[in-house]
Amino acid sequence: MSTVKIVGSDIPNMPWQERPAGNTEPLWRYDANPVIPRNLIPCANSIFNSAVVPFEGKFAGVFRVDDRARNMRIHAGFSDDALKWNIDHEPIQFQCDDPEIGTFVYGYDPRVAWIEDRYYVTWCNGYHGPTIGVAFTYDFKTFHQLENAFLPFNRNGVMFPRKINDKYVMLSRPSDNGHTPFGDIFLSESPDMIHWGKHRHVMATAGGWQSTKIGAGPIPVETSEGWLMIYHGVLTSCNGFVYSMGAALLDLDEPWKVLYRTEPYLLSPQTQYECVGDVPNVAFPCAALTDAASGRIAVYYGGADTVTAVAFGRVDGIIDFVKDNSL
Ligand code: BMA
Repeated sequence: MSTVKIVGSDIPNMPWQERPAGNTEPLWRYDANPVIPRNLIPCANSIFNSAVVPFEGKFAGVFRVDDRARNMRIHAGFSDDALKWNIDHEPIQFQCDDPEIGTFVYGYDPRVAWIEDRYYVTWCNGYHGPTIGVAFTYDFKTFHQLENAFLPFNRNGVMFPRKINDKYVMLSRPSDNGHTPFGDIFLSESPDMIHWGKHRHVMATAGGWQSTKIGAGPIPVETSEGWLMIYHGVLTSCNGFVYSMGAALLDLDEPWKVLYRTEPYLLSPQTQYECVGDVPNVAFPCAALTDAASGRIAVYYGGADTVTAVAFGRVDGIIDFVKDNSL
């Protein structure tokens, strides 16, 4: 029996499917993927790169919806089982006292973290180029927008689910204004969710699937072995970017210190819904549901910038894989 434990809540009703017979992968795909089709709501061209969390005994989420004018928007949604979703037909209207910050330009790739007493949403927010928008909500109906965390250009802002050394902590990936051909993961801390500093380098690109750029995915999962950070890595092929996912273990108290990280990917685009769509060959993780009691993990990821899919794993299996296949 593995002694690896998730430090967190039990979510006994989270989605789950056992590993198929003969499968030896660290993550296995839900057999009814994709769970969210591209046209679930009338305005949608595509619904992908989205974040889900437990909410009032059921589930809620914030979803990337590119509309049929190809505007990038984020919408709230609710679900009884985290598989069948009711996504609001209208985008989130953020409440913000300062129009300089609150004037919405575009938003994409949301993450959601439960911290202390509320849900914090981060997303790639248009403000003279992409940067990290921050808001909080109690109910997924009213969202209060705070200051952008960083100067442009930045993407993949991902909060840790609790304060570390009495500070809020966020991962991010400084970038450029386009389809960034570089990018490492950094960490910043804040006393108040407004001012972010003490920036630390966490991880650089490496070979193969993670050679062009990397970016944090779901909210890191606290475990007895360290923070489990699932991240995306990009390879530049003759046919463009290929987005796969891998994982690293970060030190619990000094999370900019990488203990292990995978040399091979955990999951790469191989199915039709990952390889064919508006942007082919993309598996882009943005959320994970975890059940501490059983060690089950469900990773939510965008497929081909078009649909939303789920893959399952067990914390001990994933962490063994990270340690046994570390760079
Ligand atoms: C990144 C982001 C993601 C997207 C990916 C692949 O730069 O825009 O939203 O999934 O490219 O197109």
